[in-house]
Amino acid sequence: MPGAPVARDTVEDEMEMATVRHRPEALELLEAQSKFTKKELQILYRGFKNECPSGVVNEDTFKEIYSQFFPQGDSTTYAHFLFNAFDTDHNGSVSFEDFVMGLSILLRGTVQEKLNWAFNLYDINKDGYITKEEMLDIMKAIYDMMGKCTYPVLKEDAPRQHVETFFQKMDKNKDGVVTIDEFIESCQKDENIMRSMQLFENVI
Ligand SMILES: [Ca+2]
Ligand SMILES: [Ca+2]
Ligand SMILES: [Ca+2]
Repeated sequence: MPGAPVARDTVEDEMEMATVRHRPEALELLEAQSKFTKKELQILYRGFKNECPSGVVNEDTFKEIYSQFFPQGDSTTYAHFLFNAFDTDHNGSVSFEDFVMGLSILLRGTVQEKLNWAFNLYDINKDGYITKEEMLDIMKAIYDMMGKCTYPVLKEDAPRQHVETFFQKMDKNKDGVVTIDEFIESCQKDENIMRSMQLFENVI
């Protein structure tokens, strides 16, 4: 209702939403594709615009936001990996759509969807396989981010031990790489892995 004195903010937000990718149907499309309601999308968009007035997040902004959440550790590397997982079209920036679709999976997705997303995060070079090195890189990044204050008794080679255990369980056919099927099967079977996955959800 143009000119109506009520809910002016909402009207303005909707107009802003309409400029997402310069398509008037952007909001409806996101509402259909994600698991958020129109109202929730408006709230998310307001927060997103607030943090990133340009409408897209680049890697540096992402790292900055992360360092605020994890001031006790070094979150740079983990933020880099996460950024790449959110930037699904790999164009070097996370748009509002990228952000919403990622959040939708992480917050409201099925176990299968979350595991797919996690696999994509661990598969650093996105070739469809997780190697031991990739898993170690992610694990180290998580340990770095948590910082020494969180786990004072953490041993130096804890990430490597963690990875050895995980990898042996996951690489069922022992060919040195973990496929998406191996990943999903072992995550669903193993309570320890699932628990770690939840720990990992908390740091996203
Ligand atoms: Ca992107
Ligand atoms: Ca890979
Ligand atoms: Ca394998």
